[in-house]
Parts: sequence; C-alpha cells; structure tokens
Amino acid sequence: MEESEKLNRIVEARMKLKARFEEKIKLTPSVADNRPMGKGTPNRHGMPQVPVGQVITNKWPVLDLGLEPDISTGEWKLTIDGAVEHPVTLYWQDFMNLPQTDDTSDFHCVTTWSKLNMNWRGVRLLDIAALVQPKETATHIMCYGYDDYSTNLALEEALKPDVLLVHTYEDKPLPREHGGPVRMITPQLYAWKGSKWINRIEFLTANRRGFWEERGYSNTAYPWRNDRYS
Ligand SMILES: Nc1nc2c(c(=O)[nH]1)N[C@H]1C(S)=C(S)[C@@H](COP(=O)(O)O)O[C@H]1N2
Ligand SMILES: [Mo]
Repeated sequence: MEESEKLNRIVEARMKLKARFEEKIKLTPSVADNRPMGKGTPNRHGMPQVPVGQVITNKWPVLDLGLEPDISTGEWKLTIDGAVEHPVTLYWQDFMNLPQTDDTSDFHCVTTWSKLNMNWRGVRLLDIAALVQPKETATHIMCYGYDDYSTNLALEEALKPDVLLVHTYEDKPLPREHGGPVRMITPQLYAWKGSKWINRIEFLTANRRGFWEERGYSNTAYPWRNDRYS
C-alpha cells in the first residue's frame, strides 16, 4: 500500500472514532464537565484509575502515521528554536549531558486505551526551556517528529515536571516503534501531545494547530475532562 493511502486510512479511522465520541458526549453532557485534573505522580490522585471513556491495557499499542523512522543515536538531533533567547541544536551527547529525570506516569491515548505506571528516564522539557530561555512572548510550543508529525501544546502544560523527552523505558532504550531514540511524553494530556521521533521544538507566540489538531482534535487535550476534540 502506498504511504499516502495508508495515511488516509489511519486518518479516516480516527475521524470515525471522533464522530462516535462526539455523539456520545452530546448524550451525556455531564462527562464533559470541568472536573479537577490529576496531578503529581502517578497523575491520578483521588481520581478513578482512568479518565472517563478509557480502558486499561497492559500491552503497549503502537500508533503512528504509517511510518516508523529509523534514526540512530548518531544521526539524531533536536533543534529548539522560535521565540527563545538561545536557539540550539542538540546532538545525542549534548542531550545525555543534560540533567536526567526518572519518573513513573500514566499514558492516555485518545483512541480509548490507558497504560498505567510506566517507568521513564529522560530530560524534562523544563530543563530544555532553562537552556534556551523562552522569550516573555512565548505562549505555546509546537513539537515535530522525523515522520513530519506535529502537535501543539500550551507552555504551562509543557513545563509541568512530568513532561519528559524520554530515551529509556523500563531501563531499556526506548524502542523505535515507540518513538526511539527520543520522544516526548505528556502524562497530564492525551498522548498525541507527545511527539515520537522528536526532532524539533518550536516556541510560539500564538497558538497554532498541529497534525491531529488541524483535523479536529483538541488544542488542550485534558483526559480528566474528556477533552478529546474541538
Ligand atoms: N511522531 C509521532 N508522534 C506521535 C504519533 C505519531 O503518529 N507520530 N502518534 C501519537 C499518538 S496518537 C499516540 S497515542 C502516541 C502513541 O505512542 P505509542 O505508539 O508509543 O503508543 O504517540 C503520539 N505521538
Ligand atoms: Mo493517540
């Protein structure tokens, strides 16, 4: 199958799920109410095990746009630019020399699965921000992957301490199919906000929609508010 054909099918399936959810949310407005979000680690204090509409999985499904870039640590680089004082391109060793953080957090995919208690090691986006120094006008970031994926998030969400650029999962290098060598994770938001095979973070002075957001996914994406589409 051609790449574009594959991508069309993936997008089509996601749009069908979106339509089904929108119907359901209309019928049960209470689940779309503002409710407190989880915080801390694991990100579900005082909350049910998983947000509304989610089912726990022990497996770790793979979701992508139909291609899985094969990037060695030697080839990998991460450019951080846009509304920052000190734009930089980090290579593997630069990245590994930054402060490293271990964390356990949950992973909620908008396609209704959640995986709990995942053990990660990586670099906080907060530590990257300290390096590049966002300008006062920066409000959002856009993250890009080697597969031309993109996703936007608010700076205040991106700077939460559990938002990591991870290279290690359960003490092993992050597998290629899950976005290795480096991907972002966003435990307080649906997982599409975390770009796999990440290669660029652009600081923005105004919000802009990424790949799925342009197709109707939420700009904010709070799982504890059933905030899937907008
Ligand atoms: N670069 C890139 N990042 C991506 C995606 C993608 O297709 N490309 N899919 C997103 C979606 S919808 C989810 S749920 C998670 C899936 O991560 P996983 O395949 O490791 O489970 O990655 C997110 N990040
Ligand atoms: Mo997803």
